[in-house]
Amino acid sequence: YRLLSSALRLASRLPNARKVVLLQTSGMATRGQKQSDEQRLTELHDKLSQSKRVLVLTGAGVSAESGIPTFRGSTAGSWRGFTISELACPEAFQRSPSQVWELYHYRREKSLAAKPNLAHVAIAKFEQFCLKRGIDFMLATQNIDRLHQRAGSSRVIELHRSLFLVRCTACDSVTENYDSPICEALRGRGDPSPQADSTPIPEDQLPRCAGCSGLLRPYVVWFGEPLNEGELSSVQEFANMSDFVLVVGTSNAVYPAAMIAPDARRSGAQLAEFNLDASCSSSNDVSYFVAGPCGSTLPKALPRL
Ligand code: BJW
Ligand code: ZN
Repeated sequence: YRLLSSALRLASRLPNARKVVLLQTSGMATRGQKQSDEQRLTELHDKLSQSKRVLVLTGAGVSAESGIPTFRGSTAGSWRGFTISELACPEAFQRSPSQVWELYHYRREKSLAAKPNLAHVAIAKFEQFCLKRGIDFMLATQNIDRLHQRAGSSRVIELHRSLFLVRCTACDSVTENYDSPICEALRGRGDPSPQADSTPIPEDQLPRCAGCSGLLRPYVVWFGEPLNEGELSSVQEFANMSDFVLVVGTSNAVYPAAMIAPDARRSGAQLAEFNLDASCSSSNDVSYFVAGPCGSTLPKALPRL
């Protein structure tokens, strides 16, 4: 009920929100409301089928139904009393490589054990649909869990790179690494509870470079670090030429990714947003806001073959 009323408040606040779809999850919707929601989803579905170019931008919420905690909002996770964002920075790694490696080891194992959910699958099927229909498609994700690829998506830009890339802090070489565990000393470590054993692992037992034995770090984009400039510009250019940008499961709080949808809107793209929380919006000019878990909403909205 709280979700529904905050969604209604949002709908009345947004001057330009023409097609706010409040997909009901509470069971309290009237029949008329449900019908008009379904009509709007059908309308969005039809418009997407007729588009020439579509960008899908995803965030942590798309993996929430696979059991991967988000960073912010009601589904946010914590690790030993820290928010994940507090440890996702170069300063934390300098302070304690052992602690940061424990966190990333925990998240690597969790992602490897997770399965893509219906939202990942709907996006992968939509890509197939676009390919067949000659619609230009791109998926840009802020997620580092590779669940999109495992669901079958192939045109994926990983804005914040991946849990399965490592970079040597001495020789800078970057390698893909799916080892489980990534090193013997991390076996059985990484428990997220604040009472867990947090005795530091000696640095020479943490993941090391096969070439020069230097200390490896997770090759994700931490706060204060630049995203790959070429990839970011190609997403921005694609977005600005798109008919539609679908913003899925992101709080749109982290830059530069947070600029992609509002910039595209200013360049003429329509925005359709899918978020569990109706008070969370990337722009006050979304054409469609679909509230609810994206594992339920996306399969209804996205065309498939
Ligand atoms: C559901 C759901 C369901 C739940 N269905 N929905 C301009 C202004 C202000 C600040 C800055 C600025 N430019 C740069 C900054 C600083 C900083 C920044 O943005 N700070 C903000 C906090 C204000 N940005 C940076 O530092 C970036 N670097 C940079 O700009 O460099 C410049 C530079 C240039 C040249 C030289 C040097 C530097 C880098 C940002 C990197 C972000 N990294 C992280 C960690 C990655 C690694 C890791 O995971 O460990 O990326 S932080 C974290 O946030 C992670 C995420 O990708 C990112 C975004 O989060 P996301 O995906 O939106 O998740 P949530 O949790 O926030 O939201 C989930 C949503 O899902 C919620 O809304 C839920 O409601 C919803 N949901 N279940 C549908 N079932
Ligand atoms: Zn090295």
